[in-house]
Amino acid sequence: MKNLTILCLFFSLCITTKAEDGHSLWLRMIESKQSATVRIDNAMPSATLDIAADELEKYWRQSGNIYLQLSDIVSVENDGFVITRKGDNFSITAPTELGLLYGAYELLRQQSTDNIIKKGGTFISHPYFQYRILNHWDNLNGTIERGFAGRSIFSKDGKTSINSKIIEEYARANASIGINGTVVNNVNASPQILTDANLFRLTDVANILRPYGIRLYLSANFASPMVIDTLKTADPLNPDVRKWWAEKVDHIYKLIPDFGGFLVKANSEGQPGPMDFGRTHADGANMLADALQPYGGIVMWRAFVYAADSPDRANQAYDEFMPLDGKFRPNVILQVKNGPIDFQPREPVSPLFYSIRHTNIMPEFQITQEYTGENVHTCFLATMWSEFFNEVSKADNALFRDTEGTTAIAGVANIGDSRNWCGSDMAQANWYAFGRLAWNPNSTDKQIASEWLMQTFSKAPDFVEPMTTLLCQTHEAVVNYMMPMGLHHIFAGNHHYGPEPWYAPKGVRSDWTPPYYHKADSIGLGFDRTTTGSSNVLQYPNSLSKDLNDIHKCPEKYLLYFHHTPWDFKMNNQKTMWENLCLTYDEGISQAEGFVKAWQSVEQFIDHERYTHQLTLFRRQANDAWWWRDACLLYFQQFSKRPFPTTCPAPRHTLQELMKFQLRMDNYTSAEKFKTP
Ligand code: BDP
Repeated sequence: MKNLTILCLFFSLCITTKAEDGHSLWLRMIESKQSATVRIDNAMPSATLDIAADELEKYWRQSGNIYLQLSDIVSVENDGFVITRKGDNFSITAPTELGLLYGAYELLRQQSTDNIIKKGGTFISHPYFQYRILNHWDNLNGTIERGFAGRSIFSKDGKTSINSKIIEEYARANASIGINGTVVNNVNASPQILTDANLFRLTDVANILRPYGIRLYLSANFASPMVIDTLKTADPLNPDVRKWWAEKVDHIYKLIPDFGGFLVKANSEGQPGPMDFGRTHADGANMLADALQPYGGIVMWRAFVYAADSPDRANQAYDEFMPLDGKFRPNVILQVKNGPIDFQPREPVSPLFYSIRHTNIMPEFQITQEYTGENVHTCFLATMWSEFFNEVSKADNALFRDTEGTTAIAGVANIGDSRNWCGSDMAQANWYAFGRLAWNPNSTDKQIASEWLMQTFSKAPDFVEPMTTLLCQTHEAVVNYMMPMGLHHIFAGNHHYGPEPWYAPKGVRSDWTPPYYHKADSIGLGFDRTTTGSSNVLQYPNSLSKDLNDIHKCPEKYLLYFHHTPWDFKMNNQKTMWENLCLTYDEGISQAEGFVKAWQSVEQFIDHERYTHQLTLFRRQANDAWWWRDACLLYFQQFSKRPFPTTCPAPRHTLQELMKFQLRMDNYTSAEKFKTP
């Protein structure tokens, strides 16, 4: 008897403390004891349907049968599906095999979130965006630009073979959230990606992705014909150059028949482009589009362009691309970052989304947290992306207008070869959220957070409710302690983790230094983008620009983005701008400190490994919040010459100390020691 008790205790301990390394992502499904009966009607055998059936057979734990039916149902577009339930039986109907696979994952998600459709019910779903694409900034040598989760899963040294098991797990995870494309190399593209050695290797990758409905795309370097071949020019109007690309594309399609197309960063941050040859972005994009068109491929042409030392970087993409609207081929999509500057914690929407009328346009989000705390800070980006969709839908715009055009969305991936894929468990939520919002941009951050938490950690309401609240606060908290009220780009000079509002060494181009953006002086703080300043407001539709131009009407979250605001300017809450700035930084700190406490209160629901790892990260996030607040407020105080409001706690550091030591993600221990006693 005693032995039995010990044995039981041992087993129960094993269950509660089962090691969790985060590798299963949101797919921690429990296998069914007896496999479900799945019948496939109306379809030829296919690898995609096999996956759908296998998943259901393995993980569907309810009684009854599931029928998968291929059928041309009018109510469903793209790769959508309909699930119906009669008694205990379910049928998934879709016009495409991929639709059936998506339907299978939906049913399993409903099971994992205790939300299975009721008897007699019908569930119809189809993706909003046709192309839902991850952009990997992976280099051929295996490093990842702005990656915080280890090394590339696609490239090692450009030669070694890939890990097929990992690629398949990656494909499955993506298919489960509806992602249907992946660009596997960095936008700062090595021309070598188009050599046979790499194309052959990537053919193996594409073969693994295909049954999961994921097409492979490549970032192309515009100068490729000159670098990997002997052409003297890459001029897009030169017949030899056009022929070179046409032949290259033809060759790629022989290897990868469902190749998706090219992503191009041209004439941006030193990358080659058509303007090097006196041609326009449209000439360059169209040349590639013509090569891809016979095979159904697309070109995603990035609008992230800005020249050195221009008076306002925010104006440039619009100035360069608006005159070209309507000049692009139908299989070109302009890929535009959500904000006009660069993936900042908060920016207004890029005006191109309101103004481009005759060209396909797609948003680019950054899932990897380059500017929101890397793999240390929890910043649930669904909140920010929903804010983008809400703002865009306020005015007549290209994304939510009924057009004949193509709809697409891209997210810069946060995936690497670290065991938990994303470098932290919480960062997985952003990969998940990107997929779910690309499928349905009307989903709320709350819905996405709670379903992700249920699948990734625990379904206990006492866990899900407080953690949903926590996740949905994280973005605002990060904005508050890093760059509130419209501040932007005040990051450290050579990385984007910690603050350096003072960074402005001689010889560095001014638009790569924070003072260019915050413009602190004795009068006030913020960039004047009104009609008395850079006139950036005029790039917005009239309905928006009038308010943005008026300091009393501009939304306060964008105040310092659009206005050089006097320190004593009265905010809506009657505080001065300076007081409000101080209080907002402090609010960010209290929020971050609150995350530590909230996490501690749900310890019982989480495995020890993920609990302790995340606790360390939340503690560090709270400490970093102090660092940000002290650095920014003490630095700005030199200009405001005003005291902190009396309710503000004393700084933990002095400005001199903060300026001597750079807060980076990899030097926490020394940063910890570096505190004013
Ligand atoms: C910036 C990144 C840089 C990228 C660039 C881009 O710092 O590494 O190459 O964006 O999007 O945010 O091209």
